Amino acid sequence: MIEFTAWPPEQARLYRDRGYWLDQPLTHILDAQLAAQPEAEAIVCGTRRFSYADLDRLSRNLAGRLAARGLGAGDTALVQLPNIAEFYITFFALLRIGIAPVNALYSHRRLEMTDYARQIRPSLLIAARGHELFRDDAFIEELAPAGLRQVLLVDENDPDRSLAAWLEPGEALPKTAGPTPADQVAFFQLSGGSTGTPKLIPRTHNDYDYSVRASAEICGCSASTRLLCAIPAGHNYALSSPGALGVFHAGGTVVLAGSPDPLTCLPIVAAERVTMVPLVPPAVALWLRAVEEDPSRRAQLDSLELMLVGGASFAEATARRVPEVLGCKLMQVFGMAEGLVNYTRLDDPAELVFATQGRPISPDDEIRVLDEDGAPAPDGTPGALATRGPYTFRGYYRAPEQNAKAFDADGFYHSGDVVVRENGYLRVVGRIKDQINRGGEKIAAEEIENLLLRHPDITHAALVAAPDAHLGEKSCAFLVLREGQGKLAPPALRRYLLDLGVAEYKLPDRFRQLDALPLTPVGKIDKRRLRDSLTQQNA
Ligand code: J2J
Repeated sequence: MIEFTAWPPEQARLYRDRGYWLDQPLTHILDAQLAAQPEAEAIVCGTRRFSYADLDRLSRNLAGRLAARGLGAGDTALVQLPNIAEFYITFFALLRIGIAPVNALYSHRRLEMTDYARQIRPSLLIAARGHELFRDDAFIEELAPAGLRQVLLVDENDPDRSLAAWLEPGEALPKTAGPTPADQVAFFQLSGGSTGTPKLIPRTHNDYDYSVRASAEICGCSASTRLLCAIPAGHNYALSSPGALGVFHAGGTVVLAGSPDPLTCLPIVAAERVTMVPLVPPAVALWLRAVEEDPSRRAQLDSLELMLVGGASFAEATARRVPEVLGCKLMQVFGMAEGLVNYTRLDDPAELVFATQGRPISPDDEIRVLDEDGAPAPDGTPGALATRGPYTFRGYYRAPEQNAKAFDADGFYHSGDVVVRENGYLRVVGRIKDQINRGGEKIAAEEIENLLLRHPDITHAALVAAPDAHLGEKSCAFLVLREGQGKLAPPALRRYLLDLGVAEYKLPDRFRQLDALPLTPVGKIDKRRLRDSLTQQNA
C-alpha cells in the first residue's frame, strides 16, 4: 500500500455520511458507462474514435498483460504521454490493477522526470518515442537501476515494449487483481510547487471521485457534453474540473487537441460539435483575438455552450468579452491539484461570473482567510487562503518538512494564495508562495534559483515574477556574478539550464545582473523590491 496522510476518522465519517465518499474506485466511472451505453463515443483523438466499450476493452487488455508480469497493488508508474487517447486507456488500466501513476506533463524533461522517479521508484514507465527524452534508450537505462521492470512506449518497434502491442488482446485479467481500496491512494497529482524539488500529491479514489462527480454536476455535464481537452490531459484541471473524468462520469465525449491555439482548436470545435472547453487565460485572449480579427470564425463556435477559465488570474475586462465575442457562457474556476476547487455557477449573476473566481465545490469545504498574524481576515479584506475538506489532501508524499509548513495544527492546507472572500465567493488577488504563474504554468522560484547557483560564475540568484500583458506573468532572474566575471549572455544561461534538463517553460524570460541583491531587515532577499523595480521599468 502506498503511504499517505489520511483524514482523521471523524472527518472521514462525516464525508461518508454526507454522501461524498462512496467507497468506490475511480474505475467505477468507466464501469458505469460500459453498463449504460457501451457504444457511446468516449474519446475522439484525431481521426480515431473510441467508444466506452473500446476504452474498457483496451484498458483491460493492458491491465491483463501488466498483471501477468506481476505488476499490481503497491506498484507505481511514471507516465508521460501527450494528449492522445492512450492517456485515458493507460490511466484506467493502471487504476484497474492498483498501480498508482504519476502523470508527468509532456513539457517535463530530464530533471522533472528524474525527480519523480526518485520519489516513487516506478516499476513501470509509459512514455512516447516522440519525446526528446525517449528518442533513444539512454534515459530509460538511467532509470532502470531504481527498480524499473517494464517500459512501454508509443511509436515503438519492439513488440515487448510497444504500448500499441500491449493494447492487443492477451492475458485475461486475473480474478485477484483489482483497484486499491477506495480510501487509499489511486494516483499522484503534481504540485505547482514553491520548493526546490517538485512535490507529489497522493489522491485517493474517494476524494477524487467526489470532486469529479460534484464538478460534473456544477458544470452541467451530460451525455451530450463534448469537451475539448486542449490543455495537458494529466493536469488536475483537465482531468477533474470537470475534465475528462467529469465528462466520462456523465457519459459524454472528450475531444483531444494538441494545443489550445485557436487555429488548431476552432476547426475541431466546429467539426466535432464541441460544447465545453476549459482554457487558461492566455489561450482565451488568443481565441478572442482570432474571432475579433476574423468575425466569420465565430460560426465555428456555434456548438460551444460553456468556456471554463482558470489556472491563473483572469482580468475582469477580458472576462466580460467572452460571452459577447465568442457567444458562449463563461465559468471561472480557481482550483489546485492539492484539492480545493471553486467555480462560479451556471445560474450566477453576471457580476459574480465576471468578477470572482467562484465558490467551493462542497458545503463542507472549510475556508479560512487569514491576516498576517494568522487571525481571521474580515470579509472583503485580503488574506491568506487555508482550507480543508472532503477532497483536499492532507500531506505531500514523503515530505515531512514541507508538510510542517503547508499545514496547520487543524489540518488546514495553506495554499499560498491571497484571496478576498465576499458572500462565500473568492477573488484571487495575490500570492505569498514563492512561485511564478506563467499563464497557468507554475514555476517554483527556488527550483530555478538552485539550478542557477550551480553555475560556477553565479553567486546569488533570485527569480521573481514580471508583469506580462499576454501571460499575466513572466519570470525574471536577478543574478550576482562572481567577482571579476563579466556579463553572462541570456542565451548561454538558457542553454546552461536546458542542459541541466529543466522544462522549457521554467527558463527565465529575462535576466538582470546586479552587484548585490537587496535584503530585508531580517536579511532575506527582498523579492518585493526586485518585483517593484520591474514594474517601475515597465510603467
Ligand atoms: C488565479 N489563480 C489561480 C484562478 C488557479 C482547476 C483550475 C486550475 C487548477 C490549477 C486546477 C486560478 N485565478 N482562477 O488544479 O482543478 C493558481 C493559484 C492556485 C494554483 C494551483 C483545477 N486557478 N490559480 O491551476 O495545481 O495560485 O491547479 O493555488 O496547477 O494556481 O495550480 P495547479
